[in-house]
Amino acid sequence: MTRVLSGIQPTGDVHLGNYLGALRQWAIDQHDADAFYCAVDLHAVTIQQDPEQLRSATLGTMATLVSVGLDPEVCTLFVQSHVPQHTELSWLLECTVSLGELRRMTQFKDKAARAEGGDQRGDHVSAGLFTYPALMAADILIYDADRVPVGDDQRQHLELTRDVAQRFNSRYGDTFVIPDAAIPTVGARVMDLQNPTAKMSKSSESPQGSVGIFEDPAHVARKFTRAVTDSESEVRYDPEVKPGVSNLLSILGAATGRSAADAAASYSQYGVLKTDTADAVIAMLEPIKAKKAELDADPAELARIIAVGADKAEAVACVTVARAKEAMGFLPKQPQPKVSA
Ligand code: AQP
Repeated sequence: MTRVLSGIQPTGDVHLGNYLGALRQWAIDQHDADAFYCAVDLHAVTIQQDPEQLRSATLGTMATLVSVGLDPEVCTLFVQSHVPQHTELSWLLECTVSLGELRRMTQFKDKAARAEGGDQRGDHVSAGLFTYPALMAADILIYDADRVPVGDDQRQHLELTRDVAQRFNSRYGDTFVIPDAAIPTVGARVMDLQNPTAKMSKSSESPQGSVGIFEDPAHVARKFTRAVTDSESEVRYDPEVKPGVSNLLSILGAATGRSAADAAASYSQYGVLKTDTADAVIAMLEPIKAKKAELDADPAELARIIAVGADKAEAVACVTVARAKEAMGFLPKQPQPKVSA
C-alpha cells in the first residue's frame, strides 16, 4: 500500500490555504494510502515561539486535523516532537546535504530576509531555519513515504528530499524510498486577500488577508468583500496580470469543484464574484467547525488520539533510523553482557 506523509506547523490558526492546498487532500488520501500526518512543532521553533502559545497551538492544530476529517482510526496522527527519531535522522541527513543546496532554498532566503529586516519574532536568523530542509527530509524518509501531499510552496523542499535520499542510497546502499510530491491542481497556492502576490500564511503580517478556517462567517464575508482586486472590471483568470481576481477564482473553483477558468465564465462583476466566493467558502467550512466544537468539548479524547498516534509513528520511525545508522556504519548498541556469579 502507498505510504503518505505530510505535516503542518503549529504556528497559528489554520487558514484556507492550508485547507485547500494540503489538509483537504490529506483527508482524501487517508482512505487509499497508509497515511501519517503530524503537527511539525520542531519546525515551528525555527522562528522564536512563546512556549505557552506553542503548546496551545500544537493542541489546536491536532484538533484541527481531526476536524477536517482525518480519522485517527484510519490514519496515524501525531505530534512530531513525540517521535525523537525525527531529530536523530535529521542529523544524519544534515551530514549528507551540502551547504550550497541549503543556500539555494528560496523559503530560507525569504524568511531570513524578513527576520533580518526585523519582520519576525526574535532578532536573528536561527541555524535551524537554515537546516530545516534536512529535518523535513527526515520527516518524510523516516516513514518510507512514497507520496507527500503539500502546497506549491514546498515543491523545492521536496526536490531536495529526493536528492538527499538518492545520494544517501548511492553512497550507503538502498535505504530510503524516493518520495514524490503530490501538489493539488486547484488550491495549490492560495494567495493573501490583501496582498495577492504573496501566499496566504499563518505568519502573515496582514490578518485581513488570511481567512482562518474557524473564523466567524461574518468576518469571512467581510474579508472577501474587501479583497484587493484591480482597477479593471473584467473577470478573467490571469494570475500574472490580475492576481487578486485570479485568487478569488481559484478559491471559488476549489470550493465548488471547478477549475478557476470555468468559475470565471459565470461572472462579469467583481462584487458578485466576491460574495459568491465568500458564500462557497463559508458553506465548505461549516461541517469542519461543527466537528471542532464536538472535539473541544472532549479534551480527553484529543489527548488519547495524540498518545496513540505517537506510539504508532515511533514504531515505524525506529526501524528506518536503525536501517540508516547501520548503512552508515554506526556500531550497534549491544545489551550488557550477563556477569556470571
Ligand atoms: N497559501 C497556501 N496555499 C496552499 N497551500 C498552502 N500551504 C501553506 N500555505 C498555503 C500548505 O499547508 C501545509 C502546511 O504548511 P505550513 O504549516 O508551513 O503553513 P503556513 O501557513 O505556510 O505556516 P506559516 O507558519 O506561516 O509558515 P511559513 O512562514 O513557512 O509560510 C503545507 O503543505 C503547505 O504547502
